[in-house]
Amino acid sequence: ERSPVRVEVHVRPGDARRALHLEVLAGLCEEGRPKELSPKWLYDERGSQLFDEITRLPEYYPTRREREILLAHAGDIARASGADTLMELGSGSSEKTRLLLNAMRRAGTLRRFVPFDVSETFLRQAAQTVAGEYPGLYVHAVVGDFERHLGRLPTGGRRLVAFLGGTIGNLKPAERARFYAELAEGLEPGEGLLLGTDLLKDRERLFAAYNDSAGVTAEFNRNVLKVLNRELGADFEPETFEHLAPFDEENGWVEMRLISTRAQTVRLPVLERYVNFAEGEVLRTEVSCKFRLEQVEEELARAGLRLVERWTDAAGDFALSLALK
Ligand code: AVJ
Repeated sequence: ERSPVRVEVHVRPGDARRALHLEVLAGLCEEGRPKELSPKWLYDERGSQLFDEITRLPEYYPTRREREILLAHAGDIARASGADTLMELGSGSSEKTRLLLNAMRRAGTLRRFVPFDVSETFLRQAAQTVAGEYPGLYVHAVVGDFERHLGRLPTGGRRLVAFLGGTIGNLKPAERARFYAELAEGLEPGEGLLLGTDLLKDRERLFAAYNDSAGVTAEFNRNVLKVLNRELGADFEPETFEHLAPFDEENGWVEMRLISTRAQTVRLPVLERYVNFAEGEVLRTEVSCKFRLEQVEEELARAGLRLVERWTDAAGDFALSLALK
């Protein structure tokens, strides 16, 4: 029999547009301030497609490494967590999700799956697909933003929150601390977090992973300007911006930049504003933090999440940490 699917929505369609307007006003329109946009605007339909392509690039190792860890240790994760509920932040129908669900099913504990994502269309589809593949699984999808709606995660059972892919690296240290604290606050003792983190490694490999030779990451980065053109009626010419993603040693993160190749003024009719770029001026579109293992453990501990076990791939490129409250 087909599994029941429930969808709970905390984000209305207009919310994203309003958030984008506010962010562009603060991040682009304030003269004399370094320009910045949050990475979430990179993922429209085209952007998600491009990211998918990135995960298959020879230089982009994180996705493959995390999959390697899950292939080897999903059973250990199911056992060590003892969870009956898998809550996945972002994604929700990926191969990685299935590896975890299968392991929980084999362990005999699997009861409920809670995919959590900002995109309602994507989430509904993912929820239906998973429900069709796991008879008897209760699927409760939640449409929300993990920086705002963590408090709305459904309760009950013994829950494991999976935050994979290294997406935690998109949060800066203070944002990360807030995220961990909010998540921990909502958990009961014995419940926890499965966290995927990319690890520090030599800068040549980091550079190659974010500045690939096929130019897919550059295309992914410039696509955000097309998003602004569509959503704000802006007239960005994406070809006049260069992609560069250097590793910032001091902050321990790779940052994606769009660099204006000339002095130019861009119109933002929907906001009734103009944005000026000097030649060489930088717009930062993403930070992607790279971690030391002890750092991950310390940050989790500070939020009251105790590291139970962690696994790395054979090359030591990526880690999965299991921490319980
Ligand atoms: C999906 C956030 C984990 O930071 O590596 C890939 C996004 N940016 N290439 C990452 C990304 C440029 C990716 N995350």
